Amino acid sequence: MGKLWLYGLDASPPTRACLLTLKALELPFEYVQVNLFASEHLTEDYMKKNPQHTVPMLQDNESYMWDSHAIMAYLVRKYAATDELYPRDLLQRAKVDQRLHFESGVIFEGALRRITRPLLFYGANTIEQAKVDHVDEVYNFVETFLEGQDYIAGDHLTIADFSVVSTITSIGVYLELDTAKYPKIAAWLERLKELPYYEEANGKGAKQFVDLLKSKNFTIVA
Ligand SMILES: N[C@@H](CCC(=O)N[C@@H](CS)C(=O)NCC(=O)O)C(=O)O
Repeated sequence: MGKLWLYGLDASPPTRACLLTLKALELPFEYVQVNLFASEHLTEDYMKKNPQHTVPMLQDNESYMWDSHAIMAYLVRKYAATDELYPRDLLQRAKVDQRLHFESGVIFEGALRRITRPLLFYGANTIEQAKVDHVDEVYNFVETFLEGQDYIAGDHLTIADFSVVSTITSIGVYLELDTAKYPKIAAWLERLKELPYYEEANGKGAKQFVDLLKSKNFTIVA
C-alpha cells in the first residue's frame, strides 16, 4: 500500500469524519495540519492540489482528492478488508449514500456552515432564530432515521455514522440536543462514544469547535 496523508484540522467536522474512517480501518497516515485562520488552504500550492481550497483533503501517493464523503468511500473501497463500512449491496449502499448527501447538503451546508461562516470569518455576533430552527429540524430528521435501527443507515456502523456524528456533535453549540425529545440520537451518540478511537478522532475536535464558537459570544435574534 502507498502512503496516505490527511490534510485538515480537528475543529473541522468533515476532517473528523475522515479521521474516524482512517482509525476504523486502522490505516497508517500522516496528519498534515492546515490552519484555515492563517489561510494555509489558500496558498498556491494547496489550491493547485484542491482548487476548492477545502479541508479535508486526502493524498494517496501522488493523487489528491477532497470532500469527506468521497474520501471516506474511497478509503473503504480501496483499503477495507470487508465492505461493512460502505456496503456493496445496492439497496444498502443507496441508504448510506442518501445519508451522506443529507449530511453534506442539509446538515453541513444547510445548518452548520450558514451559521458558522459569518461568526468565524465575517465578524457577525448574532444568529437568526430561523437558522437555529433549522438545526432543530436536522435533529428531527436524524431521530426519524434512527427509528428501529441502531445506526444511521441500518443495523451496523457505516461511514454515514462517521459523517453525521461529526456535524451533530458540532451543531449543539447553536441548539443543545434535547435528549428527552431526541432519545434515539442520544443513545446513538453513546454507542459511537464506545468506539476506542472516538475521542481522539471526533470528541476532542468537536469540543474545540464548540469552544471556538462559544468564544464568539453570539446572541440569537428573531
Ligand atoms: N462538503 C465538504 C465540506 C468541506 C468544507 O467546507 N470544509 C471547510 C472547513 S470545515 C473549509 O475547508 N473551509 C474553508 C474554505 O471553504 O475555504 C466536505 O465534506 O469535505
